[in-house]
Amino acid sequence: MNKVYIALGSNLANPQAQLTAALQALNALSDSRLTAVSSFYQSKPLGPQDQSDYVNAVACLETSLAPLALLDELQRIEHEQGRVRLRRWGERTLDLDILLYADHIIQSERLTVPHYDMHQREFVIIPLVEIAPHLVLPNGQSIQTLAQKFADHHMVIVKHKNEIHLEN
Ligand code: A4P
Ligand code: MG
Repeated sequence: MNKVYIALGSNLANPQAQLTAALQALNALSDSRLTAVSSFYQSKPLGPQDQSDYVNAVACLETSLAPLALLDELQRIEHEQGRVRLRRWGERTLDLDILLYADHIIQSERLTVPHYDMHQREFVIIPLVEIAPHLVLPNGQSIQTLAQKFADHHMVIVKHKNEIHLEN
């Protein structure tokens, strides 16, 4: 089994419900189980400002799916939840990004892992440190060091992780 961290984001069509549905779908994947889910954080949009606030979270999935097989599943879940790609950094019902896949470094046409911009995004790093406080990235950087940069973030928790219950 490989430990994989997945970022979830939504700013359309009831974002909290989108994240909850996506977590159910992740939990139902074959050869996989969700082992941790962060709180849901409301954040200001990165990119165009004429769009609604986002709700973001990070989940840990233990899976034996290979990276591209997992990406296929994530894209299927995005499509099933009505994902349409309108513009770069623009609004979406659901975005599922692979942040880390064990300690693999992947640079292929379809997949860049670790995620190319995760270090810069408070809505990724803060939920990640919540569920994986001892994590070290493949480049040797600790998540604690990365999180210090966002110590004064202004995101609001809209759902605490203790309130997130998944059906089997
Ligand atoms: N791809 C490559 N690497 C990966 C990976 N590690 N995980 C490829 C997932 N996919 C990966 O994806 C485009 C292609 O990236 C895929 O076909 C896959 O082969 P996409 O989901 O259509 O594109 P994207 O993720 O929407 O890219 P884009 O438009 O650059 O958006 P970002 O960078 O993900 O940003 N503000 C807040 N507060 N919270 C957010 O969550 N999200 C975005 C989207 C903008 N602003 C935001 C948020
Ligand atoms: Mg994406």
